[in-house]
Amino acid sequence: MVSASYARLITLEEFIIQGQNNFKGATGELSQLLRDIALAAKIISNEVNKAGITNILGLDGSTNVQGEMVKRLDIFSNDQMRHALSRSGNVCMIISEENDEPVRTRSSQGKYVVAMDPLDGSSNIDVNVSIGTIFSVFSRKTDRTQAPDITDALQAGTDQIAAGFVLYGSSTTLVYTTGMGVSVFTLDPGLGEFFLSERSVRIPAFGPAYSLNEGHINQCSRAVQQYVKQCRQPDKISGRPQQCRYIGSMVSDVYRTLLNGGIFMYPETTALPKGKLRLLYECYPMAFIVEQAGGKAVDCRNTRILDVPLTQIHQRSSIYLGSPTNMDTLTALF
Ligand code: P6P
Repeated sequence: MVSASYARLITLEEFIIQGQNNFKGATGELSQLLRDIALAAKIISNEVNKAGITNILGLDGSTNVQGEMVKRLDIFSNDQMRHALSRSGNVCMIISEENDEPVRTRSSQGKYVVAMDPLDGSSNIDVNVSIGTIFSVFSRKTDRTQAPDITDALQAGTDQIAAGFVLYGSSTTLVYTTGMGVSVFTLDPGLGEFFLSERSVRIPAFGPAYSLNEGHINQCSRAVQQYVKQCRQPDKISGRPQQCRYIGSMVSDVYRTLLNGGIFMYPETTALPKGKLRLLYECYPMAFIVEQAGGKAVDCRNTRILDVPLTQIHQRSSIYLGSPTNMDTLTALF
């Protein structure tokens, strides 16, 4: 007998079915893809939450395409996501931060292409800071009778049909959109079930926090330096300056910005003139989600992130995203 409190909750499965029923012509393939991602999220969450007591911590000595030392949880997460995405036969190609080239699955006729950062923020693993999985879903461009190719990988941000992230924090949270608003689910680890915790998330029009790595501030543009200087000034009404909040894990910084409002920035710097974050599997999905919640996301040219052309799968981009009021104040300085 499910207790009364659970009886009122909506599971991810129920929500997916509702979404599918509301979408004429839905074949259930995207629904199955979302289920597969949720399964991988549960498996990764279980491993992340016990990483402190297993031998999975530490370096395995390999490096990824970014040239960063890779921690074993990164590899584990990449494997779990690839296994999960290959289960349904709906995914023909996977692009991952952990793989130099796009990976064709065994399902060459699959309808979808998934781009992902399987474990973003992994440099925070050993200090128990929240980390996450970020994913983006596209429909393939090539005909299903032929093998997928690079044109299926190099698509526009506006071509995304779904995007989301999983935050492995004090609770495991799944946030995703299929273009019909942003929904948030929280995992009950005891039941192994994601329950709907918020539907149709709306980012506040304004938020009192700015988020960037201020250690880089002297390498940032004059506009960013001026914006941060303005944030530090006492507000005319509240008499207080804005808060600086920076966790150094994109999924955490974006999730806080989504719920509380404010602005997250990873600007271009003299050391990283194209920015640090990856356009395809970090900036595109986060921009899709923030826009679906009523926010804005642009690059250093004030170009909408979703309109920034993708020419290489691991292409970097600057990114500024958040509440409309905060974003308008910043972009007026560009
Ligand atoms: P920095 C984590 O390594 C990451 O890829 C993002 O999750 C995060 O926003 C950014 O890099 C942090 O970079 O240079 O501030 O350590």
